[in-house]
Amino acid sequence: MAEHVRVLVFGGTGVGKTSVCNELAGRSRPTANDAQGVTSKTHIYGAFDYHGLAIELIDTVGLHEADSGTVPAENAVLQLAELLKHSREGFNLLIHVAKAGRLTKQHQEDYDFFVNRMTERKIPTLLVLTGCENERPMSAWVDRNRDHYRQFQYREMLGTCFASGGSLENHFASLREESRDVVLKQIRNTALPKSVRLYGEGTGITASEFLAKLWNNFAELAGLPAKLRVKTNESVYSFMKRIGVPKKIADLAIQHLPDLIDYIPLPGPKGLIKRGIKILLGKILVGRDA
Ligand SMILES: Nc1nc2c(ncn2[C@@H]2O[C@H](COP(=O)(O)OP(=O)(O)OP(=O)(O)O)[C@@H](O)[C@H]2O)c(=O)[nH]1
Ligand SMILES: [Mg+2]
Repeated sequence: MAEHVRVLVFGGTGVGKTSVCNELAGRSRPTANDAQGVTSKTHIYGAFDYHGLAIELIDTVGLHEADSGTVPAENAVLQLAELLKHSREGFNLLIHVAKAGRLTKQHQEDYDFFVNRMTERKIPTLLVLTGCENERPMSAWVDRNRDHYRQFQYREMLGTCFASGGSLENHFASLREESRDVVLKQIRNTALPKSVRLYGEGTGITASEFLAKLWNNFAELAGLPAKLRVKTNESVYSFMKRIGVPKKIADLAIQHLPDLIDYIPLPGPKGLIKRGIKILLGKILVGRDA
């Protein structure tokens, strides 16, 4: 059995991803309505223990948030670079968070991006449906609507409530506790014993190739024009400059991901300087917060 699992949490904007992560990990990072900075909000929740299993959660930014920014391409490139950085060690499980309700196009696109394209169905996926506080039991919604989700390969669909605050807080607190239990049990049951790595040593795909693939998939889903796709043999760095990402932002994206340093066209003795910078940046940037 696995001792340590990494779980990638994804889903639309405001569906409760951070609420789920907070409750599972017993932390209290800000939920909806907090201001968004230039950098992505992807966040790693340092491992917490569940009956001897160390669980690490990676809370992502909604795919669709990328196109709502003032400078879409820049934000999207940065967010994908950030996602890539957090994918370095691979994942044992994916959690798709959605609100119980009408099945949206966005839901299908998120699934397609993360499950089919980014991880190529190599990693099991759980669907956590929030907003089931008025169901008795909370799983009733899932029981009634299971058929609509046939097209997806979810290992399990879970009806939950992760709401907090307001005059119903006492009521919510007990539903959250119940939901936490249900989700953690399923994480233990379905997470792969060994994490699946998506790029880097042993996978046959470099960080740069992986970012190019992610970007092209994203561009396709977002309906971006063909000129915004990475071309064969084009480095990620020159691609970013070609599509008009300012140098400052391109450098920032590269810094997010020391693996991509090789693609900065540096003068000087071949390799040496690049390697030096890569090691330095690696030391500075690979740290994580709890
Ligand atoms: N009614 C209800 N509200 C919920 C539930 N789970 C979360 N919420 C509320 O939904 C709002 C958004 O929750 P977040 O956790 O910030 O959602 P998110 O997916 O992280 O949002 P972004 O990071 O902005 O994409 C908050 O006000 C939560 O309290 C739930 O099960 N039921
Ligand atoms: Mg969030």
